[in-house]
Amino acid sequence: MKIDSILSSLEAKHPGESEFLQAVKEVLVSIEDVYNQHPEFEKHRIIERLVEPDRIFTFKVPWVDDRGDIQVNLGYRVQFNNAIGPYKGGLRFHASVNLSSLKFLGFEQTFKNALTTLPMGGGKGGSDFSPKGKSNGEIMRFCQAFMLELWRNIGPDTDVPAGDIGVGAREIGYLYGMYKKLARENTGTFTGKGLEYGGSLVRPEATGFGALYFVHEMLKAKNIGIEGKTVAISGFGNVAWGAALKATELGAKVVTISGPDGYIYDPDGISGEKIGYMLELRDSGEDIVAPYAVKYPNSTFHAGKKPWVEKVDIALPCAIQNELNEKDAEALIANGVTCVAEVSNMGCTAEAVDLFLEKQVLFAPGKAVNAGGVATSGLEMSQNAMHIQWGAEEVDQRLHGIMRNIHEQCLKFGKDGNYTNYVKGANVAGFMKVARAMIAQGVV
Ligand code: 2IT
Repeated sequence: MKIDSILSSLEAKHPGESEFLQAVKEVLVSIEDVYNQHPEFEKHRIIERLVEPDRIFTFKVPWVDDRGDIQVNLGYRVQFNNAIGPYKGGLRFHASVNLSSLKFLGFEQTFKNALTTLPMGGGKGGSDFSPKGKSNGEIMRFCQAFMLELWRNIGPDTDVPAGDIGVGAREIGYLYGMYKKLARENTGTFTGKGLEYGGSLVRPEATGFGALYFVHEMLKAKNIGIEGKTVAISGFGNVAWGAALKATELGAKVVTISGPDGYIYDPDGISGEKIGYMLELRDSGEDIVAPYAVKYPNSTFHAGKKPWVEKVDIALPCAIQNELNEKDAEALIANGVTCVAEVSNMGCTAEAVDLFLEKQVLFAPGKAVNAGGVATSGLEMSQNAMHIQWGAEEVDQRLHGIMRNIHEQCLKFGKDGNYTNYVKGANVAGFMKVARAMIAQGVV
């Protein structure tokens, strides 16, 4: 495989899509050996076919704000690859959303979903609409306008969206409500739905829980206990919340959370009602964590800074792509970090990842660590298709089993002497499944 020429032709076709190219490069470097050992992959032009999404929908989303002014946002759905199942992946509503970020997310999602063992292809969508500072009414009208365009292109066996940054239970409710009105069917089609109308127990916690199950496996494989370990978490949304809950339950001590305004350091540990308070902060809609230090005066707020300067055993980026850079990685390593796991998608820059691998830090990529979210979405799809609802224990057990299995797949394909390269492990395992499914189904 000629990685450089594939990347340069991709760059020529899609100039400026830096995040997408970053995600593709990481996968190509990881799978190069395996790819070269299997001439059938080259013969079937698997890479060339994998790096282009099946199709992309781009649409205008006009809506009316509370002052009566007309606003115009952009909406997208990237249907990346459906070799192993219907397109599946979240919608992101965030000012930073553009085609590059959604293509990188859809590309990653394809491999992540393959790792879950459930029949789901990869997709992603969203809008540059930011829910920050918007009223409920504005959010509802935006979601309805978004769905007026998207509804024809999705369905329970076609493409099943879910939440991501800026899209939580409230937004899914509004989106699904409008979808149902237009499609005149009630078959699921979204995951992350409310429990009253087809949602799954444990889905809100699943990304964070799954991440901690995975981290626990990483530590166990090295005979390291998790009890008493200090944990730095970034972000304070749904994913950070689930991670803090499970980390605390496993006996670790979460000492940081963060927002766009800076980070909180709490030496007493962010546990119990403080984790619940994260949800209050989130619901305020202001997108800031500073009020935490006012409510819990033993903690400190560090304006404009990221938590990676703190000395911790475990670092869990839970916010957004490229939130942990090479300098941050250096600081964590200098402070003796034991384990770094991306809970956000592509949370670390390529340089940071390279440094962790070079220094043989226990490091795992988002597509393995955070797969519990979409895996539980897959379980929600199963429950909807069967018209039943499983209990929390049943869902949690399945989630736990899936995360253990992903960890095993990473060990199988990523072991390199005494070190496990989880980046390689996850990419090779995910790629092999998608590639074989594509070959079996011919040139489509
Ligand atoms: O990045 C992700 O895996 C998600 N935002 C969840 C996707 C899903 O379909 O549950």
